[in-house]
Amino acid sequence: MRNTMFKVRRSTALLAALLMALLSTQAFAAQTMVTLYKNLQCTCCEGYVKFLEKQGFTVEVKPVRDLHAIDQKAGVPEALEGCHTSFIDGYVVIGHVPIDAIRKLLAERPKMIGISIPGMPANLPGMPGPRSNPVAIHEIVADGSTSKVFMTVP
Ligand SMILES: [Cu+2]
Repeated sequence: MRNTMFKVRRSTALLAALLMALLSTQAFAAQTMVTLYKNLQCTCCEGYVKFLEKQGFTVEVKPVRDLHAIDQKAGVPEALEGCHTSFIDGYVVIGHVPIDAIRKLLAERPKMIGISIPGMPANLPGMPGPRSNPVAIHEIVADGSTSKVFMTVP
């Protein structure tokens, strides 16, 4: 009888721990508001919005006529501009950036403007299709250089 009680308690504790882990992941994203600027006609941008929402972010979508102006104001070099620009917790995230990179960015909080995948390669969140080459996630830095790589997506 005692043994059973112990087992029950143990599984309850395990369940509680799992629930806590789940809640904290959800809380991480739920507290994070994203403002996403996109080109008026961009449809793959909608796919990326759905992806961010699925990750638990609250996304405000702003279709604009001049995305270039938004990027310029944020200090993004032209070579790193994309089809949509997200503002996430003080950082600029351009293109179809996977969640691992966003989490790394928000956890490490490096001194830079943000990260970007220009040119819309396939097989990324919101961009279906096959891809054979790895994709570099570029750092957007204040000095305007475009050569630094934040992460590589295999
Ligand atoms: Cu796109």
